[in-house]
Amino acid sequence: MTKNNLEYQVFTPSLYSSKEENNHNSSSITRNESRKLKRIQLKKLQAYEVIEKIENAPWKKIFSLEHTQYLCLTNVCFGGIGGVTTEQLSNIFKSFNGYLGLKLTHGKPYSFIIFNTPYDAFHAREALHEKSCDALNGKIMFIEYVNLNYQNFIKQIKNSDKRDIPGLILMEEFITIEQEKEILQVIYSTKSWIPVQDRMVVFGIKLAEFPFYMNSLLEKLRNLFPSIPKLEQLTIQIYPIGTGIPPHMDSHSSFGPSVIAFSLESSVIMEFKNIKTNKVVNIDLPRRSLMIIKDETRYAWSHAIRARKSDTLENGQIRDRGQRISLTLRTVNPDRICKCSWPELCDRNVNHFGSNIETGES
Ligand SMILES: O=C(O)CCC(=O)C(=O)O
Repeated sequence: MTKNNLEYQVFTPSLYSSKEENNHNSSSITRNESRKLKRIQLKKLQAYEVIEKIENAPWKKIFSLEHTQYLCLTNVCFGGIGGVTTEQLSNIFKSFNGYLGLKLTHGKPYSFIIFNTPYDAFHAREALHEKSCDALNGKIMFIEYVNLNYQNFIKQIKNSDKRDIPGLILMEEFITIEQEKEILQVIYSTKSWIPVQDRMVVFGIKLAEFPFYMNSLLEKLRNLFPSIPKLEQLTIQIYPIGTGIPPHMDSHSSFGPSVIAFSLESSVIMEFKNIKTNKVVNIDLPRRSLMIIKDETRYAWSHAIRARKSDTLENGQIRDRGQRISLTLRTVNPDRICKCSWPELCDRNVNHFGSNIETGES
């Protein structure tokens, strides 16, 4: 075969090429198009080989031919020169039906895009995979379905990057900019604030129905985490700049197994502490993120927001705080029975009055 013949061949090294590309055949494309396709395929293979190395698993096991609701995006880096912002990326994906959010990995050359259904994910992939994207200055995105059997990715999608706190789930960009705007408008027009220490709180009461502005968030939450028991209580808190919440563990016996917190208006570092080992882990709660506290994090770790005007991030950068609003949701435990595996840390046998257990730390 001559060099020229080779160049005319469409380079299709994988089953994972886009439908459009597979429809091309060597007679219907020009030499330039053929070269371009070849370059794209090579770039894609290189990107997947990097993932293989990091994961120590063949990419055909990591990705799936079957449509799943989770997409893995490669060839796009965050931050730095030439990197993209989460805002840019969520703007691209939110134009597709069923977009639920992004899950970024820190320092790894891939991230995840979560959709409501495999069908929704299919539409986004069809439109974007192997295509040059104007909103990313012409960058080509490679997008594959995450194999549901590939637990390392599934865990990363469903759990926080900080897997040393078992049971902590953090999803960035869970709330859209529009949703945040709508919720903040309603919250700021609320009159029933009560000062608690330096914060302003609309207290959690058991609600027959959540306020209308929570509907879309709750629907997303149910779709992604169907095992979370029905939530019944909402607490809204305003944290003016410089304020925080002391270390505490939500009462085991008063509330259900999952505590949900949405962050609005400003990001903040939350400090988690293992009550038995005193290990401390700082977790950045980005604006518009969802946090779920369950399992060990729920029953054996305290959490706190230190009262200060700025936070130091993992990369050493100092980030000024803005006023933050949190929406915390819980299930109320009417019989006050807790069967957790941490009886020594549990208030089930203690005559308690408050809803949260202050841990007495400073
Ligand atoms: O502000 C938050 O995100 C969490 C609030 C909290 O810890 C609580 O209400 O118990």
